Amino acid sequence: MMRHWLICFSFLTALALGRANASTVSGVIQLTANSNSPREQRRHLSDIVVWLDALSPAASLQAPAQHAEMLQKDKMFHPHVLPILVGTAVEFPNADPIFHNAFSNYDGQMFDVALYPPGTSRTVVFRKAGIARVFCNIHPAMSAIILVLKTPYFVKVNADGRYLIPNVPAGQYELHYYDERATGDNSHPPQLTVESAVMEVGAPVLRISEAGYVTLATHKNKYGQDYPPDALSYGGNIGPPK
Ligand SMILES: [Cu+2]
Repeated sequence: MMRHWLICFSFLTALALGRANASTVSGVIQLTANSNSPREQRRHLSDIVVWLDALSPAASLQAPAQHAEMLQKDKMFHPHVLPILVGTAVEFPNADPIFHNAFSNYDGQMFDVALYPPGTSRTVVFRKAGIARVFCNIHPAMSAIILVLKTPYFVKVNADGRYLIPNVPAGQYELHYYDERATGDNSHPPQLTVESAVMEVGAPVLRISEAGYVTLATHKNKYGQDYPPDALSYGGNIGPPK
């Protein structure tokens, strides 16, 4: 009887975890050397992304085209960090009663959706892997990060530091992370092996130091100029400078 239940449980777990021939990689992130409050730590943890880069070609899967969304509301981008697979179309809906102008002229992919009104949206397809820092040409305090990855095996970490990467096929992988505030050495990612028919694989604990992190200095607008002095408090529909 006990064995019967175990088999049933395993089968249901396999269904819950996705494809029967794929595994779930589970792990935990620990932030070290930071002096944040518990609430700030939870927020920082949930902005961290982990992903698996396949070392063996057999483990690579052709993932279908994906869509993602970066909402503009209350003069903020939501989410602050958005991981996507390369080739993904990202929508930028404007849910504020004011104009916005998302753009990126940082490293990674450059784009400029131009000024657009409340209640409308623009779409950008991200075809280049890398980090796109996103700003608004009207509101200097708005910032976000789009992390464009070559692998579909990525997740954002939970506020408690734990994560699950589902549907990972058997193979050899490198475990990577992105933390905007990380200051430690990230150049030697740990490796892990996913065996076929193993339902859950535990990844090594990732300890990330945020010691010495300083907030990004002020940035220029999309014309490479300083924002006007009143831009911080500005909430109206301003056009591009003449
Ligand atoms: Cu804006």
